[in-house]
Amino acid sequence: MARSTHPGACPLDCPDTCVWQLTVADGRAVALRGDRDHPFTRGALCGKVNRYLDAVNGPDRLTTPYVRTGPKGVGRVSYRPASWAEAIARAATGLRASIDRHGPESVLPYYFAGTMGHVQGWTMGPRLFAHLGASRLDTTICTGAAQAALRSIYGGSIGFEPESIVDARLIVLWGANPLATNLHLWPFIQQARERGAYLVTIDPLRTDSAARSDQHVAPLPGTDAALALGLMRHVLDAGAADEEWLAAHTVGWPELAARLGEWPVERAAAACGLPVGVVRDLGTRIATTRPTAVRVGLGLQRHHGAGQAIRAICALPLVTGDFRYPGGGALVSTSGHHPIDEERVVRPPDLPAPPARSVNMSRLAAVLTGEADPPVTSLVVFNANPAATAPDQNRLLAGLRRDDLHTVVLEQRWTDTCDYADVVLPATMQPEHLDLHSSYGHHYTTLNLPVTEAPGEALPNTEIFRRLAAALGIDHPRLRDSDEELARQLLRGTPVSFEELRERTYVRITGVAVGSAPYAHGGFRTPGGRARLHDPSLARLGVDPLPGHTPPVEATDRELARRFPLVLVAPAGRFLMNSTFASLPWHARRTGPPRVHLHPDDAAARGLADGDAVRVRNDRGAFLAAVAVDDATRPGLAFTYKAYWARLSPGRATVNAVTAVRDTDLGGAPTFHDCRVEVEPVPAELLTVEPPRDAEPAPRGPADVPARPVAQPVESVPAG
Ligand SMILES: Nc1nc2c(c(=O)[nH]1)N[C@H]1C(S)=C(S)[C@@H](COP(=O)(O)OP(=O)(O)OC[C@H]3O[C@@H](n4cnc5c(=O)[nH]c(N)nc54)[C@H](O)[C@@H]3O)O[C@H]1N2
Ligand SMILES: Nc1nc2c(c(=O)[nH]1)N[C@H]1C(S)=C(S)[C@@H](COP(=O)(O)OP(=O)(O)OC[C@H]3O[C@@H](n4cnc5c(=O)[nH]c(N)nc54)[C@H](O)[C@@H]3O)O[C@H]1N2
Ligand SMILES: [Mo]
Repeated sequence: MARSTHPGACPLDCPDTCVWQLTVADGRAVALRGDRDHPFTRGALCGKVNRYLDAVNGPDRLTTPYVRTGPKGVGRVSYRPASWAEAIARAATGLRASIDRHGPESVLPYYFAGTMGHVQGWTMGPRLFAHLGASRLDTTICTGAAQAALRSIYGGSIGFEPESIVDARLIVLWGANPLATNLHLWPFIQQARERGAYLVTIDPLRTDSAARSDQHVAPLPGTDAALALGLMRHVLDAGAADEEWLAAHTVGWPELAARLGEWPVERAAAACGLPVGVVRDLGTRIATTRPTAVRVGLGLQRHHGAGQAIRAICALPLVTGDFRYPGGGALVSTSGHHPIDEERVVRPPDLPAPPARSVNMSRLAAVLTGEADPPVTSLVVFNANPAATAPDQNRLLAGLRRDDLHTVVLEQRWTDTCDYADVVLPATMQPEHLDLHSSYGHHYTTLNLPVTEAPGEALPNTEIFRRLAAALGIDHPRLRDSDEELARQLLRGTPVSFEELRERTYVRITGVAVGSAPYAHGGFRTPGGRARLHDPSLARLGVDPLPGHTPPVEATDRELARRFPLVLVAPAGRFLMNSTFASLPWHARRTGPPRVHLHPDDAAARGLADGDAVRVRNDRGAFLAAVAVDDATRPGLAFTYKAYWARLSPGRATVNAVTAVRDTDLGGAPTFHDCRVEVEPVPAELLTVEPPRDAEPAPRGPADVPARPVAQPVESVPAG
């Protein structure tokens, strides 16, 4: 048996971007392990990716295109297999009809980080749609608020060097749960603790990471800005503000110091629902411990006040001067250090790209139900499963059911979103295609080469878009670039060549040395290199130029609280990756069925015991779950994990049936955790999941053999 082992990159939306070694036998991926030499991920894969080959070799991989023959939203019974020629022609005809009727902006591509790969994620698809003049997707759903806030304060998504955290004396995990979502940081944190560092986690929930910290501080959700302001005030009062460094490397410290006058620790503690002593003691610890590393998660920015919260938290290490030291400062994301510029590749100078409106992906439910003018009448979804993961699910599904909406979905397996497609196109997985990966949690860039054949007729996204361009009658060399050519274009202007990556698999690309303090002498990405504590340009967006506290919308609504007494947050679970893997038996077993966790007082007040079946509801919708009674939360706060599939859930709804379409104060991001609900008992039988209506695949359709006539060639690109 021919057996060989090949390096590659884990493609998942995770800060760790592991390098793996994949063993192939007779053309099939048979074993996977972490690459022991990789400096950040060091040979260990997480639990869910140890079983990644379940996904690659699963019997449920899509191996042929499908076209719709019945109503939307009922299951695979509404579809039959089709040839590539028929499916692509149908996809193109629908797009062309939208463009002819309502103009190119009626076409909306919807994509996110199902793969983090630059090539399969963010090049050929966006390039084709840019050329068509389709609506541009504002990709806010995950980090929109953080990115906007970081651009304001540091000039980009930059922060302390992650491997330097071993030198920190105080580590604050702020709204982050690395044991679930950034696993490979944990050994570095442990190394710091072995050297005497103290670990504090700030999270409304007692997560695994919180439980294993030296101290857990549990503020009310959505109140982090108030906490950060109170802590800065305490640092100032303690005489621990680093005036010299502030004067040299920031702007706006006098204005911020004046603002802190409004934030005595008592006020901060009251806003956060914390004892004053807890805020004061943490403030003292921060004031007296250099270096302090604040690792900021993304969970805390899924609230209305997210932009201001990130600004306030990221201001704290500026006030203490922590960026002076290796292991000091704040870090939300390393992505701003990575030099690959996708925008240049999406809009190459020799390919016309007319101006087009921008559509905020987090508002998809509203966009598909009347908010967009011209309406969106064609939707092309890839690397995402919005029917499960986007907010206001009931409204979204009503939009996806529209008869006048033409939906094309590129997928590896049949997801919730496929149930609403007109055309489903089978996509390859990581061992089967070429890709290039940056990271949002470290400084290495990785090349992934195809090493196995795709199952059946599955194709890389890039090839699907090349075929779609041809079917639309567009003949341009930039829409025929190969995957390797796209990778070369992405690397242009960076210090690393394709050849070097082919040789070495991964390269530390950012120029930031391991364990260094890259901002010790300023040099932030703002025009003058100074961090901005005060940013007058925000006033134009209606945002306070100084970090302040924007309270959550639903949590602070007293009227709403009478009807929906519980605040619900829905962070990441350990064995899924958003909704990826939710249909695989091993991952589903480890995750367990949907549960809503309640404090014992809230359970008792409703006569609920552990394991009882409940409906979790508000005015937007409801989902069904079993109750878990534990003390991981405080009274009035409930939680569940994100990212089940509706089609495999009781009642065919996920937590996003109750979440709202609402923008954060900055960056237009969603507010998944800014949500009120009530929980009520239902009969246990309701938790039984009816299998989805997925009939056996029907025989191939008549159009299997010759292609249907392809849409008329476009003579010219739509004018902008
Ligand atoms: N295993 C696994 N890993 C993942 C993912 C996954 O689904 N599963 N998802 C990936 C993705 S897409 C992302 S964006 C990252 C996200 O990873 P993280 O940044 O860790 O984000 P979350 O899990 O959303 O939230 C982290 C913590 O924030 C807390 N939190 C919620 N609201 C607040 C608040 O108001 N204040 C504070 N201080 N804390 C709050 C939550 O309780 C949660 O424990 O993880 C990635 N990694
Ligand atoms: N309630 C609640 N909802 C949330 C969140 C929350 O915290 N709470 N978190 C939000 C966050 S942070 C995020 S990032 C979003 C993520 O939401 P989505 O962007 O929908 O991510 P996934 O659910 O992982 O779906 C990715 C899909 O891409 C597919 N895929 C992977 N690689 C490829 C490929 O190469 N080609 C093609 N065609 N398909 C591929 C996978 O099979 C998978 O079905 O969810 C958001 N939803
Ligand atoms: Mo995310």
